[in-house]
Amino acid sequence: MLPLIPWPTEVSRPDAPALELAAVRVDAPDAALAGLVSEQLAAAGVRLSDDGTDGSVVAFGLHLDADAGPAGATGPERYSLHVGDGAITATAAEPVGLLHAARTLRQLVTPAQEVGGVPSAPAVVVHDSPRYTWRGLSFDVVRHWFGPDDIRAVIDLVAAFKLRVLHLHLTDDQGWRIEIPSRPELEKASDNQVGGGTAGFLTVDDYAALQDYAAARYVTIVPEFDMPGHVNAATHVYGGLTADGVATDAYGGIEVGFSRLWFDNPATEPFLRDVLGDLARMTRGEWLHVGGDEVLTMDRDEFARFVELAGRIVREHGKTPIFWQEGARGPVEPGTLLQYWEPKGEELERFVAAAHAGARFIMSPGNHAYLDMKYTPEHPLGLEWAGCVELRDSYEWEPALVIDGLPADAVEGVSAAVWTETLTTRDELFSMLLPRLGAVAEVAWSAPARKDFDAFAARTAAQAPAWRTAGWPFHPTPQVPW
Ligand code: TNX
Repeated sequence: MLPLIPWPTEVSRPDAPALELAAVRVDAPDAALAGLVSEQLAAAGVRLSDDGTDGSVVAFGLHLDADAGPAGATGPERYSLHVGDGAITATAAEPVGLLHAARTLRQLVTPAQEVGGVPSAPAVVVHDSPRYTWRGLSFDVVRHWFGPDDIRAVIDLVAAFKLRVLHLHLTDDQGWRIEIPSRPELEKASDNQVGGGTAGFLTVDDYAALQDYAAARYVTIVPEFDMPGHVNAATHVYGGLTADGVATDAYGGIEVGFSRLWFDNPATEPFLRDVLGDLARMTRGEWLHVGGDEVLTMDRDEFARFVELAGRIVREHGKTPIFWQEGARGPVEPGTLLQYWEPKGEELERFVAAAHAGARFIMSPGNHAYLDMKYTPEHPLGLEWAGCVELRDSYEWEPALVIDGLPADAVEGVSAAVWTETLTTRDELFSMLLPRLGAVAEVAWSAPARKDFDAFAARTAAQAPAWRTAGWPFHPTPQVPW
């Protein structure tokens, strides 16, 4: 058994002995990549060396090569990895594939068993390329505040499973979590969260540094301002956004659907233009998520005008808008991304038409991909509105079949989601993400025909030591033979 998650497109095991890795010399196209590859190996207990002569040093050569990957594969992330014959070689069409290869290698390394022992990797040939390009995690840093250190730890985790997107839910009823230079007053809505306690926000510099950290790992940060509902933090600061002009009270509960903007209020469009304009200027990725979920007190026409305006502002700034699935109630421009999350709502009947109009879908079905759901009814953390989500539930689902009648090529990819109403610490957060994030990552990466839950559970058990080494707590679900 090879402890790989997500499972690669093609794996073969030549009849050759494992390669002992007393020391490894990394030869990569650039220093930044060499640094990250070395970091992966060091985390697996491998000593790095720049000695080119000592015969006990194994060379790990990483090279760009358009022929890399499975035969006939054309995806930009394709890569190949060869371990054996005294050396390790990775090839990839683009640098991201070289990092994928290094992460595959890191999962293959068996650490030294005893003091003075030598780590090793089995002889393998891997040719690999992902099924979907959009492979992500949506992370709520509002309900409970998770700051830059926690976000960096989450980037490390998502990158370990070869995910490419970290979507940050930055605003909601409880707080506003990012500095907006044109609206500095929003900082007043940052020191609040579910149940109280000290909370915070990302400064412009924090946000830039997080994007640097993510980009070095080929992860894109997608920021979300949720509107026109989930806006109590904004109406707490700007009373002028409300119907009666009176600022709302701070909110520390977990109900949804009570707050809203008013399309015809003259303060509304300038607010949207300021916050989305600043966010677009601060964001390097191609996408801005503008929410749209759970607006329970607005008629359809007003909601549709919001969707049109928010989408238009995002496009004026050269970005692509993403809405929660409710965005299908409004006019849908080609290229708009819609994030599916639950099988209800008046927009359901419009999904297929939206796909024909050029919308693309990110699949985050609550009953499979919401990693804030409890594992079992007794689980101390999490919510239950989508049911319990055990490891097998997060593994056994098919993104192309989530929406009846949707053309398979309208599926852009898959995003797990973790909401933090009940999660207060990094350990709690990670215990909800692990091991289920690996399951969703495999749904997003691997061909359906090659998935097998029992094999996945065994590979999950084999990864646990590396999670312990990384300081990543996980839930010891009985579905895994730990
Ligand atoms: C639904 S998913 C929400 C969030 C909650 C989450 C809890 C979505 C678009 N809205 O506001 O935090 O459920 O699981």
